[in-house]
Amino acid sequence: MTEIDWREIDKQAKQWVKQAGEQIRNSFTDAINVDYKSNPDDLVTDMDKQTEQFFIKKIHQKFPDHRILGEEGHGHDISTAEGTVWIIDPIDGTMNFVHQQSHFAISIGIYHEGVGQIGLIYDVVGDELFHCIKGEGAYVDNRPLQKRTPVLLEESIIGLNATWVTKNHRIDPDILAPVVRKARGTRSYGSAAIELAYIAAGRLDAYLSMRLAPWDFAAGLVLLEEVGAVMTTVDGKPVDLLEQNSIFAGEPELHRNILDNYIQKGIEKDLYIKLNR
Ligand code: 2AM
Ligand code: CA
Repeated sequence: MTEIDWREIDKQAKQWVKQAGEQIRNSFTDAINVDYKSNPDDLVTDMDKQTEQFFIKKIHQKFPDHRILGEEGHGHDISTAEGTVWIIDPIDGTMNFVHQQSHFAISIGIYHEGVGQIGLIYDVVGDELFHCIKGEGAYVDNRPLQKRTPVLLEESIIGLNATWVTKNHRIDPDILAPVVRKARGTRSYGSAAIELAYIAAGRLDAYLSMRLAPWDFAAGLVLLEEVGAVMTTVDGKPVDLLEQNSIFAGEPELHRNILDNYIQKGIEKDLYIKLNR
């Protein structure tokens, strides 16, 4: 079998991401056509669909044997990670796109036989591209990102949606409330991809969500591996690339500390936690 030229694929993917980003920015002058998916908070716009179609067309033309899993419907029947698979969220943070016209990202993870090879997260309005090729380190706009070093909870900033520390049906608020109290600060950006990219860049130290889909975390997972950060489910198990997962990512020592001393202790005290995985 011939070697796959990941540099060439990376070059193409970056070019398409920048092009798609420009199209999205140009769309701001048009009225946004919003639909609801599973519920009134689950938004989708014409731009989500158009951007996914843009990538599908480009990838099919240039790399006809690659497979694509996209949030807006492409490849949802994919059940194995065989071959080369592009996992795409055309707009991660659609609510931000609709309400704020900022703080949303194009997220693309490219995997081969289930192993992450390329991670791209493009903050479209901030015009910041977080990128990596497996084994070559992670970058923001070609500037290298540092490997993560240990962080104390007391000195950490944690990405977290307020939902998970109020009454909800997935996690007892008493599990994470002490973590929130002890951390130096919390932030909620509303785009999982951006929050994961920020861990890679050292701007956040951990991020937790009780429910994410593959396109929300696929690119982030590749970036995090390049800086020595980790991603598991909220109970510390490996994530399943093709399924919905709870996601807990972070600098490894902080991640271990929160997992052992807060999440596991909470579970032992019979506080409720309902995990997709
Ligand atoms: P989206 O904007 O692409 O839908 C918001 O906290 C983050 O969670 C965003 O990255 C958002 O991605 C994601 N998200 C929102 N609703 C979701 C759902 N029902 N399942 C999985 N991920 C979701
Ligand atoms: Ca999306």
